[in-house]
Amino acid sequence: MRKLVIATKNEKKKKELIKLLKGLNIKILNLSDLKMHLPHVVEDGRTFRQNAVKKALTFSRYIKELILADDSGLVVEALDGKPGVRSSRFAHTKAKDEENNAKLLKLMKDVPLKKRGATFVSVVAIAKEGNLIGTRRGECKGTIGFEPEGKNGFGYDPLFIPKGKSRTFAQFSSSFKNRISHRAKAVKKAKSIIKKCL
Ligand code: ITT
Repeated sequence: MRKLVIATKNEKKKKELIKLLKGLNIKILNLSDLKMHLPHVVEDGRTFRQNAVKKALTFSRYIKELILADDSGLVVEALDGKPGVRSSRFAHTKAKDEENNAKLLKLMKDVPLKKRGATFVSVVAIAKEGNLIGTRRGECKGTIGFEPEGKNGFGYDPLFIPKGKSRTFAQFSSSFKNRISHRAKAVKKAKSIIKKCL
């Protein structure tokens, strides 16, 4: 059976990707399954695509299987697109999710509901043996709440209220998030690339 390696060090992102990739006739591995010494990838791209491609290509030079990397984040209108590609490092380099959320809420404390629009973005890149096979992008629109709500998911989920809903992603089940999320949309499109490689 062909194999696909999910190239993320974020355990919660990894779990989502495993669920989203179900249905492909392929064995899914994570970086931690490989027990290899792998490089740290500096995410210095200006776009999600640049970072996703950099992660996928870097790992594909060390691992012979098909590689899938995701670069994602939250784009907040009132903050001119921040935290964007710096979403995981918004408060500081090794920030915990709670610290990033606290910084976001502080910056938005005077922003009224009407102006709290935000978009989650995910770009998935697929690579093999140093060659980029393709990238796919998914977006999910919503608003930023006034305080953290809910315990599910990760990152900014306790603050993100998907469009048309009144609860945050962290208050919904993972199966709901996995139907409408930015990552779900990107992975759904990426599946056709993966199938062509099998
Ligand atoms: P890898 O690079 O190893 O995959 P990472 O967590 O550093 O792990 P990113 O550079 O793509 O991944 O940063 C993604 C950050 O964006 C993540 O840490 C969250 O802060 C935020 N984010 C992305 N998708 C999210 C989601 O579905 N729910 C909540 N926050 C999300």
